[in-house]
Amino acid sequence: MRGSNVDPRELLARDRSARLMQRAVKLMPGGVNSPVRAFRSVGGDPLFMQRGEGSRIFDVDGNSYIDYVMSYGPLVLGHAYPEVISSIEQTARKGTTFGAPTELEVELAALVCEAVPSVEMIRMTNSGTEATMSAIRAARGFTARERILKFDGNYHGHGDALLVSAGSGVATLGLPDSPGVTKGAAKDTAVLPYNDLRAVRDLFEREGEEFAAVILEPVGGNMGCVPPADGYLEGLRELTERYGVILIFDEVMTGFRLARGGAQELYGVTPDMTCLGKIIGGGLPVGAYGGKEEIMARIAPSGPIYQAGTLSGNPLAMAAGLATLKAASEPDFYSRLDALGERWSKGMYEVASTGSRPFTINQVGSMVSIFFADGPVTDFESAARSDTAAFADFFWHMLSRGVYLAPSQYEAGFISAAHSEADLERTFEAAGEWFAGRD
Ligand code: KE4
Repeated sequence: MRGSNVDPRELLARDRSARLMQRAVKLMPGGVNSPVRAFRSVGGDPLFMQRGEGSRIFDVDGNSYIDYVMSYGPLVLGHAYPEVISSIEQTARKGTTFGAPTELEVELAALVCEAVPSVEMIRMTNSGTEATMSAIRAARGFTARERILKFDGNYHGHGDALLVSAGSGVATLGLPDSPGVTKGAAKDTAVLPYNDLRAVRDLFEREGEEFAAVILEPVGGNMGCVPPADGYLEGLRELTERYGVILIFDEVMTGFRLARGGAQELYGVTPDMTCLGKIIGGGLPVGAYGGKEEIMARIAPSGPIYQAGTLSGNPLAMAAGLATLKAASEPDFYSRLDALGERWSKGMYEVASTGSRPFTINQVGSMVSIFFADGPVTDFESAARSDTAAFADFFWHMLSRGVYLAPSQYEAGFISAAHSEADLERTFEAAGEWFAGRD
């Protein structure tokens, strides 16, 4: 732990955040609209944010931070990117929603299908959760099979069939991961360890023809950043082909982050369906699922598989997404983003090595994580060996030094195109203080 006994929480002026939290907890569960924001896994109360600008975020007490949360992924350009803001403003002046098709959703659909060739046809939704639950329904409807396979440590939103944790090893029957998820909703979901291809092969040799789909994060981002093992994605592709199972890449987080064509471009493995979100909405509510035309053509109204949404394809989200993806299409955008991620990984490794604490750093492009665990971290079980108390101490130290990390060991960090070399140096300096055990 750090040398001084000053609690970093005391170093931050947080009166307005504290007063807002007192009101918020009476009005919203845990005072938040999404659990991770409540700081429960690092202790203490959350900071209420007021504005963002580039790589920085500013709280209601006037503190400013280098932001590695970036709203958990959407802000690949950084906060308040001028062209994104102006596209929202100009679009909003013409109205916010029509309940009718618009040119903007045609333009964004065309851009995504061009960037991600496996997506021959796409349907917009309002969240990643809607995208994944709809993709699962499409796969089940198309194959007339009911079972799906997901992986421990992968998060695909809060749809019942996907809020399922690993059951007993052999049975691989899923268990509800939350009260309110029924055994019926969970029973058709099998759960296996991430990065364990043999486990999938064994399951499919026994029961492969029963499965409609395999869904996974091609790079894990919800157990911290965990890359696929060499050959893992290729192996899943081969096994799903062999047993007629739909392979769904949940690229809600990795889409348009790890490459213009997402993780499937980076690793050269083509899924049957892809889920997207976050970046394609430029910070406004969005999700999308798509894939082979023969599957998507079964979606209502062209086919019988029902899915709908009042604000799906909303003009503001489409405009913000178009502006974002256009800015991200600049030459060498992704090579610059990747270089920042590699620099972060190298610099953090150097400062962490000055301390005596075990750590592991995982980084894929601009997705980064430092685990307070002996490495390697390759799945949820190894991630869960992390010293989360040390992470919490590190989190608060960094916050008091003006660096805002995700308030959980099991969230990935996100670097945007707005992050500068100076931001990274400041981050390393603050982290170095903690690893060296001094304030
Ligand atoms: P949303 O429903 O939150 O838009 O997307 C769900 C989802 C689906 N798939 C992946 C790979 C995801 O990472 C997510 C959501 N990511 C979390 C971050 N761990 C959102 C943060 C939150 O829940 O507040």
